[in-house]
Amino acid sequence: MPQKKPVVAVVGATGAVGREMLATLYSRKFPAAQVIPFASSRSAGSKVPFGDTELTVRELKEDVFEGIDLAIFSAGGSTSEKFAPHAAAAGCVVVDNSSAWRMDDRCPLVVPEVNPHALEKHNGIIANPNCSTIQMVVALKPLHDAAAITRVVVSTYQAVSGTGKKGLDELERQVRQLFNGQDPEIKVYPYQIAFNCLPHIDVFLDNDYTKEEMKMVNETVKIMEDPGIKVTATCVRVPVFYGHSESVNIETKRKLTAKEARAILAQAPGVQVLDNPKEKIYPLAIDAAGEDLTFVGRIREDESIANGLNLWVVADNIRKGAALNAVQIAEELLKRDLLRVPDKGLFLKK
Ligand code: NAP
Ligand code: 3JN
Repeated sequence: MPQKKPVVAVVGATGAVGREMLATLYSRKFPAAQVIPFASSRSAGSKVPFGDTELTVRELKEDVFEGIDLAIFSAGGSTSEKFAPHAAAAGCVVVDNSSAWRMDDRCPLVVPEVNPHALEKHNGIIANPNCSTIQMVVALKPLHDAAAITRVVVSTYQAVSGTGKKGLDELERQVRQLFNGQDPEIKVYPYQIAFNCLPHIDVFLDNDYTKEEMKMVNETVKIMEDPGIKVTATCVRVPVFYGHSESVNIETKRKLTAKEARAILAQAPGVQVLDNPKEKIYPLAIDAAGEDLTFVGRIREDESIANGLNLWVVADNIRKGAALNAVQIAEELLKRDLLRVPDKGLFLKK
């Protein structure tokens, strides 16, 4: 029997991710009966683009979810923590972009190319991983299946769009000020981001790693469903507007040659291999911006160990790293007929 089209809420619709979410729902022709944008009281009544029309933003409140089948949240962790349980209690399935629910055992953490089966046991709230994790696991899963990854060492080069509109504004303003001979104003990052690299994303934790780095460590193990994979990360903010790049070093149980890895990745879902060093072909953030795929290049054997590979992995952090992955989860829920909440009170009991 054909399912009825869902009513979809986009929570955080005025933000960098929320706007991309609306654009992605529209461009992928997500079969929604209605799309309703929500934000805080600050933006209630304002308009957001949806295809060639505009939608009026409503204020998010606990009781707005009656009659909504699916809510995609990108309004920060505290908003998700407070409102997602109320959505689930109203029978509305949540796909959440924040870190609030990612490591909660009741919530699957899903990248559709990697672990779509995890959706089968969802309880009403599904977590979308961190952008840096998503693009890395899209590239690593096929290599893990072929040769069993035991260790990952990753360094990221993350665009300012990861900080939302205020990050984009900060880089643009500082570049303009420097070219005009003025001191750059520092409002968003701890130091000047223009013409600089900051090894500091999110807050520092007791182990001297940042929270962003530990997200990559913990989320990778949960998504790959293998605690045998040891991960260590250094996350760096760079003066790029869109597109996160990553240098990824892996160690595997079985030997994979660079040629084999290239062939495996060429067949992998969501991946495009761009790897011809002699022709100066490798992934670049400016080319990945606006694209859906995860690009992999600079594939080469790590000559310092028996079974190791180096990769350069690039994706649009706002698309595959956030909005697109969330919409792909929603599409997978529809395909599997999983748009229902089994125990509506579960998350209110917390
Ligand atoms: P942004 O541009 O600052 O947008 C924030 C959005 O949240 C705005 O729409 C804002 O609405 C809304 N909002 C804030 N407080 C709210 C509240 N109390 N009730 C309802 N709406 C509220 O940020 P962004 O870059 O889009 O990121 C938003 C969130 O998405 C982040 O905090 C993060 O949790 C998540 N994110 C995830 C990834 C990822 O790696 N998957 C990447 C980037 C972001 P107003 O217009 O009313 O202020
Ligand atoms: O900085 C980036 O490049 C990605 C940022 C993601 C982010 C920003 C603010 C809060 C997150 C996230 O998705 O992990 C969060 C959060 O919800 O913790």
